[in-house]
Amino acid sequence: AACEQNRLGIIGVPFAKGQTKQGVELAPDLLRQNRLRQVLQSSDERLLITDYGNLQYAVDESLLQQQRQHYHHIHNYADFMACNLALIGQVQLMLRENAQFLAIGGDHAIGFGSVAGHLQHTPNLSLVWIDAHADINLHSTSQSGNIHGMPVSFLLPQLRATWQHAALDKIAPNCLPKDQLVYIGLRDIDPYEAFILNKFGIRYYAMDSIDRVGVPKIIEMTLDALSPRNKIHVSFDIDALDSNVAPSTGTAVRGGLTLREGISIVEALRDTKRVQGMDLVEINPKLGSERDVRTTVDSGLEILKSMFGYRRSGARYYSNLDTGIL
Ligand code: 5AB
Ligand code: MN
Ligand code: MN
Ligand code: MN
Repeated sequence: AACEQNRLGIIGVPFAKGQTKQGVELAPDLLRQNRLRQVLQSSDERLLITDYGNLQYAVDESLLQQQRQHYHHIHNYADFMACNLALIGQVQLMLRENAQFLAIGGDHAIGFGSVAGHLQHTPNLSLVWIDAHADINLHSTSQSGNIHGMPVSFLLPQLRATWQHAALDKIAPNCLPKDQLVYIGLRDIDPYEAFILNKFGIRYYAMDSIDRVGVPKIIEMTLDALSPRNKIHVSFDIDALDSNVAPSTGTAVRGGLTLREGISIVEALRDTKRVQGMDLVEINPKLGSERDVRTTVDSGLEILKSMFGYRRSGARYYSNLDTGIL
């Protein structure tokens, strides 16, 4: 049979204004320098990878005006919106040309545009948000004013009304139903975030439940919760992993997922064959030692390998395997 190819589009999103630490914008190019493409290609030879480079955006005056009038109490609203508007378009373009896409951050503020763009292409979508944090603050509840702690509030119909001046119904009309969101890995939830999660009955598997029932059960519950007909978006914040395997990140929290747990979760999601989009965010090469950066990048690449083809069991596709040896 002819070798069936699987098109993957990659976009770098070097956005760092969702938080205050410089360096997270360097991650897309750093991953490329660390052989991102070759690593993915050797994980699955059938992948046909298109790298769309790094996303560009321009901030127009109307966004600056929105920022001044309504959102001046949070940081960089206009940049956030401009970048995400561009990303919403870019994701739709990549999904017209590819079966899957990968968005490399940048900070997690890009989770809004990545998922929103995905939802415009595929309205029946489920979201798995793997993170130490819930990223569901509203502009009125955020203590930090950092928008990388707010992207999920732009996606849910119950919360987006709190962004009433953002014209979300125009730029991203399709929302994510709250029962199609599952969080994994949480361990640093702000008080108002906990209130929101509980008020709306949003599913979240924090580290304590992972400790109680283990990763296989968490995966089972996650997949049971998601509609089996939906495509899946996986938004992976590197800080979901324990800081011993992902030290170079802006908001590290100890007591996180081991690399094996992270790989295990990603493999299981991948095995559904329904993952259509992924984000990898929050790697910051300016934080920690050279060795810390190396460790963090390696962990990120392992996660990506597992999502896009590599199997620890060896059960992979090889085009030129000479079975004549035996
Ligand atoms: B990340 C915090 N909840 O809102 C806030 O890294 C942290 O994308 C947000 O998950 C962390 O500032 C955002 C305290
Ligand atoms: Mn995050
Ligand atoms: Mn986080
Ligand atoms: Mn972070």
